[in-house]
Amino acid sequence: MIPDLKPSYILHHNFRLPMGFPPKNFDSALNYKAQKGDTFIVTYPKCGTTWVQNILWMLSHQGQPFPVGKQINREVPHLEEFGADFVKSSPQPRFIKTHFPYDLTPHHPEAKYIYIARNPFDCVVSFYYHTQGFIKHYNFSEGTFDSFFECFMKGEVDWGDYFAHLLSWIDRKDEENILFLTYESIQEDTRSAVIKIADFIGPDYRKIIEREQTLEAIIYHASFSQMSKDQSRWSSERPDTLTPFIRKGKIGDWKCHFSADQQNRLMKKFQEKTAGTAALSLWELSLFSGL
Ligand code: PPS
Repeated sequence: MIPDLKPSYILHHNFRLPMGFPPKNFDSALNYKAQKGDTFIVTYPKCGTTWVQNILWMLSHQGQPFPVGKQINREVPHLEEFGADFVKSSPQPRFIKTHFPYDLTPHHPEAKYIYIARNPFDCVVSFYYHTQGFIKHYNFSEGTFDSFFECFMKGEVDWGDYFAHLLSWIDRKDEENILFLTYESIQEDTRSAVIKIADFIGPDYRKIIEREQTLEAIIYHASFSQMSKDQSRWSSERPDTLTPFIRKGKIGDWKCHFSADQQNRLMKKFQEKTAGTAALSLWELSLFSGL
């Protein structure tokens, strides 16, 4: 391991992109015209995107599991990775993944937005393994957690600052066309999360899960154990990764990686950044203590 190594990115309009993400797709994503019927799944990276992409795919396919050999980031397309034309060529109604903060996300009053927040402690750990594992995207396979932690604290990672992202959405969390969930709540009660998502995206989806067998099938295929088995049968557009997308799926994994100093600094930052906002009460603060 090389202690001072930092991840490499494409710096585009002050935005860090993984190497291999065409900047022209990013630009076209900014100009995508959201429309009635679009549902965006919006996250800061590593906060549960693939999980909810999978749930949405199953809800829109009568509870069938995501098919062998397909790429989830194409079937529920990642807007800034594949660009607006790719998204426009996918069938309607569309489910679209984006990591954009609020201001960059394409908006339409009749589009819907599902925002998933994950606590920053586990997020940075997951993001570290992602960045270390995708060798061609970040050139960081020899990078340490400590080095990545510093980049995360400064917001010098792809899609920018964790807190700026979270705060850009949190004030809107009660708007009619926004469903705001946490990764931790989906894990605690996946059944309720699937029902909330189905209710939110519309009555046709609600009808699908009224069949108990279908709801059970969705919950089963959305479980961590099943998704980690299934992902090896999904096709990856990034076959060079050392780290699976479905890696550990644990709340509190940060305790295996943080020093006491890192814990104090992130806790302080969390409290400062979220003071006076609803983000402060998204998680029990005890989740961030007890090293
Ligand atoms: S990405 O690259 O931004 O799209 O990554 P994303 O999918 O948002 O986040 C990956 C993390 O989500 C975990 N995950 C799950 N946890 C619990 N249950 C299920 N079913 C599940 N599916 C994905 C995945 O394991 C990554 O977290 P870590 O902590 O690295 O395991």
